[in-house]
Amino acid sequence: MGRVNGDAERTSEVDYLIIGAGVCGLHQLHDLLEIGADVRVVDANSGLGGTWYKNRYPGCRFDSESYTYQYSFSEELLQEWDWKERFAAQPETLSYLEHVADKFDLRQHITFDMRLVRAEWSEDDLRWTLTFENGQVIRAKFVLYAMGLLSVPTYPRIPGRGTFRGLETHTFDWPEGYDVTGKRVAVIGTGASGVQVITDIADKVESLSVLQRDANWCAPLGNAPISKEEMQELRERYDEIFAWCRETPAGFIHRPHRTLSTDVTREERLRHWEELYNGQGAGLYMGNYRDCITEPGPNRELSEFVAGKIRERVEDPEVAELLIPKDHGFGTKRVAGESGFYEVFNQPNVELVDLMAHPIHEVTETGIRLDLGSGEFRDLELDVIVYATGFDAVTGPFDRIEIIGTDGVRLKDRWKDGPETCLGVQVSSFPNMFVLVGPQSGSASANFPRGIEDVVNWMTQTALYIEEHGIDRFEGRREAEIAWVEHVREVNSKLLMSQTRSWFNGHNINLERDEKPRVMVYLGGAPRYRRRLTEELENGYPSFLLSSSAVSATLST
Ligand code: NA7
Repeated sequence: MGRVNGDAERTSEVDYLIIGAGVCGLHQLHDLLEIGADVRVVDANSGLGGTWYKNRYPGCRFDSESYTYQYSFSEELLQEWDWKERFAAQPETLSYLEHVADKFDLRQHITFDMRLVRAEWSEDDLRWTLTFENGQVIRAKFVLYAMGLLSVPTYPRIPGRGTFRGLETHTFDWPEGYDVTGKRVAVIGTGASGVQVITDIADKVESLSVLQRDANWCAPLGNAPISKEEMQELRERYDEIFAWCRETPAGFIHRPHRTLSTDVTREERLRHWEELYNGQGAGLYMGNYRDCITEPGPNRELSEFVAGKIRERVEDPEVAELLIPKDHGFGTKRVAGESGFYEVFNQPNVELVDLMAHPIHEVTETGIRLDLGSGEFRDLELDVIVYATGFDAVTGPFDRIEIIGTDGVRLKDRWKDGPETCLGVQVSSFPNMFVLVGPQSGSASANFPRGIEDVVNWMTQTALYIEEHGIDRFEGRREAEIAWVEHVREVNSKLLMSQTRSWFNGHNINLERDEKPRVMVYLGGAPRYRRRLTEELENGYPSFLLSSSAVSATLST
């Protein structure tokens, strides 16, 4: 960038502008620099790392194996980085990303504190004009969105929120270094973030009230330090590990069994589940018999097995029952990896509050007032309220920006009833706008760096094509978009996951609890998604309309 436009001092120009300096944006920046593109990254935060920059709540860590959640593009990087734990905590991941940025000299291409508020396409000069909260304006030929799937936190709409005199924070907005030792704390929400923060702080706080709406399934994470010898052994196997992960549906080290649960005896199933439960990571969820997440019968049996484990681990039978999900089966929503979560409820300073029975009436100056029914209330006196209430997922980051395409069409309006994308990478009527992380993309449902590398590789190849052919207009075809949405809907419908209420189906702040699910993520698996993107490269982009005014011809019609 750096070329200052004569008519406005605060306006600059660039060919490729990436929005977001997280795991995806950094990878894309690295690869576009490698091909010599004129590229710049902007980020609303004051530092790089995206999710790993923002989520600083106690206990925040991967629940994918650390060594699978790293870039594979540089052998040197792979050889020099040591992971300390099987499932790295947030500070370690952030320092990894900072190391990557330093090693490849990426920082000079990133501008921080740049919150995008408006992006408008101009058909006259085939450019996007992007306006930032701080008044800066950037004009770009191509805009690449890498804003993360979970970067807009949702605070519940509870009367009185904001009036509390103590600390009221979302897990995503946790104040750097804030210590809860000796405090009276309430955590609202028991998804993956809630489970981590609850487990981490339970033995430090004076009292902990866990406010749960629906219970969520959890399985042991099996975290442990990685020894020097183990690290060396992993390093020697990286090629094999990445090749394996690339062929698993979700890009994890865990791969579903070819066998159906009904092909083996009950004794064998139980023995296998016991092994998975005592193993590492998401094995029980992703490395199980394949019918466990597609067929209600096998799913029920697996759920009963995990429910048995909860009953064994939680001393109070009533509390155990509350912690066993009743509205969905195991693995039909994102399963949280836990490290002693259930034992927390055996501590005398911890209580589980069932919000279904006693909803929050209001937040008060001194805590939370629960509605006990029949005009009765109970006041929780608190120092800290933690909202572990999730995110306006996948489309939330786009909804916050006024994105205007051809003929004044607004992205917000186009996606009003749910997102529609062309292969998860573009939207018709929004030329030259690429979505690297967003709805209906393989990047959204696979172990993150594994999922995004498919999109980043495709984007880099596409940028090379654009440069070689002088393409100045690149737009997803409407008919390809309709076909893709239909395909995603059909593929997703084969999984029980498509029927549960979770952020995977758009059940976030925008949807009332009984509204129809949206087609947010692509659950067809990373290998299938990669093949589909490769087909486009090999066949000259049949799903897109490409044109070059330089040669005055439509290259692909
Ligand atoms: P999740 O998985 O969306 O979990 C949010 C939790 O907050 C969940 O337990 C919700 O209960 C609860 N919630 C949401 N709104 C409310 C209100 N209004 N009242 C009470 N409880 C509420 O978000 P996480 O941050 O835990 O995890 C997101 C992803 O981060 C995760 O999938 C990993 O990929 C990492 P509900 O189940 O909806 O009844």
